Amino acid sequence: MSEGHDFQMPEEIPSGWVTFRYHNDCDETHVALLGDLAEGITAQDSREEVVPVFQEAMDLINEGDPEAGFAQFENMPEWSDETVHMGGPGFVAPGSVAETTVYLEPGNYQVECYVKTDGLWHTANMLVDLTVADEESGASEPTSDFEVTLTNDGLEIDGDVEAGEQTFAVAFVEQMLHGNALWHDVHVARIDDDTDLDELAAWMNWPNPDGLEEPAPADFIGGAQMMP
Ligand SMILES: [Cu+2]
Repeated sequence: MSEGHDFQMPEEIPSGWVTFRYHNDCDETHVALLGDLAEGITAQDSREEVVPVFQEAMDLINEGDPEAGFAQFENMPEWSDETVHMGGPGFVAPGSVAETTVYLEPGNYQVECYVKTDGLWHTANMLVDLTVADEESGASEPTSDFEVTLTNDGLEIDGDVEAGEQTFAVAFVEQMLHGNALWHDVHVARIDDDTDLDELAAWMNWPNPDGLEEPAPADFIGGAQMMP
C-alpha cells in the first residue's frame, strides 16, 4: 500500500507463486516494479548508485541536453547489469487497487516506483528491500480468462474482453532492452472519448520531459511489469 511516496508492505515473503495486491491510497499514480538483485546488493545500493544516475540523466534531458543525459548511463554500477526485473503491479491511479501474481525464486529483491513528480523520480523514496524466502507459498499457478502475448513486435490479446472481473495471463514470449534502458511490459488504463492516445503513449516513455510525470493522462488499473 502507498499513502504517499512510500511502500507499506512485508519485508519478507515466501517464494513460488505469490500475489501482490497494491492499494494506492495516495493522490498520485504509482507503480511497483520488482527487481531480483545480484548477490549482496540491496535497495540502499540502488539508492546510492542507480537513482542518482537516472536523476542526473533526467535533469539533463529536462535542461534540453538528452545526449548528455543518456551519457550518464556510463556511470551505472557494474552490478546493475545483473538486476533482473521480475514483474509486479503496473501503474495504479489514485484510489485504485492493482493485483498481479508472479513466480519468484528465493533471493534478495527490491521494489521501486519510477513515476516522477516535478521531474524527481519517486524512486528516491519509493525503493525498498524485499526478501523472498526459501520457504514456498504452496500456491499454484493462477488460471486466466485471457492471454496477452508480448513479442518484440508488440502485444496481442486472444479474444474480446467483456466487462466484469477478468484475469489476464501475460506471456513474455520475447524481451528486449529498449532505447530508454527499459524492457517492455503491460499497463492497463481506462480511456474515454477525451483521452489522447498519442499523449498517453508519450507519457509511458520516461525520457520525454512529461513522461511518467504526475499526473498521468489516464486512470491506470495495473498491469504486468517487465520481466524476462
Ligand atoms: Cu510513485
